[in-house]
Amino acid sequence: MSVKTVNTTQRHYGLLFHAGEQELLEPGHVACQGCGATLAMRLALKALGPRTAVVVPACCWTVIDGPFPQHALRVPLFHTAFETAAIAATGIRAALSIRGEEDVTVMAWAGDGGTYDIGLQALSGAAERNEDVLYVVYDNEAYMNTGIQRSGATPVGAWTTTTPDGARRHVLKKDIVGILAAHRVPYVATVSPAFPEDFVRKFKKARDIRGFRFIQVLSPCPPGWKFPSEKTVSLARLAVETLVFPLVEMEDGRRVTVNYRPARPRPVEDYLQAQGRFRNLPEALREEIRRQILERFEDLLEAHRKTHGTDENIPTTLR
Ligand SMILES: Cc1ncc(C[n+]2csc(CCOP(=O)(O)OP(=O)(O)O)c2C)c(N)n1
Ligand code: SF4
Ligand SMILES: [Mg+2]
Repeated sequence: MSVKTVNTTQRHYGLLFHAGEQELLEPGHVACQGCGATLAMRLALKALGPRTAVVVPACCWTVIDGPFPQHALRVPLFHTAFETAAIAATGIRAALSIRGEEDVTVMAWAGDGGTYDIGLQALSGAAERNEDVLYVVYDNEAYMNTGIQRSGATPVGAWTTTTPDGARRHVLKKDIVGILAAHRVPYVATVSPAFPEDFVRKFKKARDIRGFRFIQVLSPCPPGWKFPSEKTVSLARLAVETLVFPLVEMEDGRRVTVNYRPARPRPVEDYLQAQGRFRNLPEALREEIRRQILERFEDLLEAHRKTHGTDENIPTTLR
């Protein structure tokens, strides 16, 4: 397979680090403008390299890759049924092992609906058996491909077509990284496309670990979250700076590392106001969201202290 070489440092103004030379996502994909899940795939493949096989269940990425025979990735992509990403990846890994191709990273790449909800059983089974695959959830917090329905990942207060005013969620979305860490798998992490160095570092680390690895990518979706498509990266950054989406690693289900603690977190209100899906929230619900987010971050700090003996080693800057 020939691989196109692009000098990322030179071509991508503002990107001050070298993400990797190989461009494994072609420009001919059919995602919406500003799709966070597409930027995420681009960075993930830069980190993983050409010896990667991707497994995609029903989701936006089924479409983004292009209608057959078109295909936007320069690595193989296997389309599978909605609930089967983890088990299909497991089967492909087994088949590659029979052929002696141990160096290929098999990556399941699924949406939040396919992960938090319909694919959870297969995911839990693969994690429990410690299958040698990397499972990535690109989390856009709803069933976007079928028109913005609420999933187990939809946050408190968010509008979707199935959670109109008066029917919005009041409790925190499922703690998917906590659920996976409870399986005691070797590696669980969260990443944001607004922090590309951290993103690429974690994908490379996951690539080089054997056993089950799980990464959650927060993937802003302009039509689903209702924000202008040029704001994807700044919104992804805001999610981290407001503590809405903490960047963490959990190893063997016990060792927790918080990768970034903003010196001065931005108000959660800035994140809510930037998106139409949080319009018209009553003040009491806004207050509840603020409380839940701070509480969750405090729990993570506690776990970090338990692992490292201190929280003073958490970086206050990150790229
Ligand atoms: C068993 C089954 N039920 C429903 C569908 C229809 N369907 C296709 S994609 C999709 C939404 C997927 O949501 P998510 O996993 O969050 O990915 P996103 O579309 O947000 O990228 C649904 C409901 C299907 N393909 N198969
Ligand atoms: S609907 Fe959202 S996740 Fe799907 S392609 Fe468009 S921007 Fe990406
Ligand atoms: Mg989704």
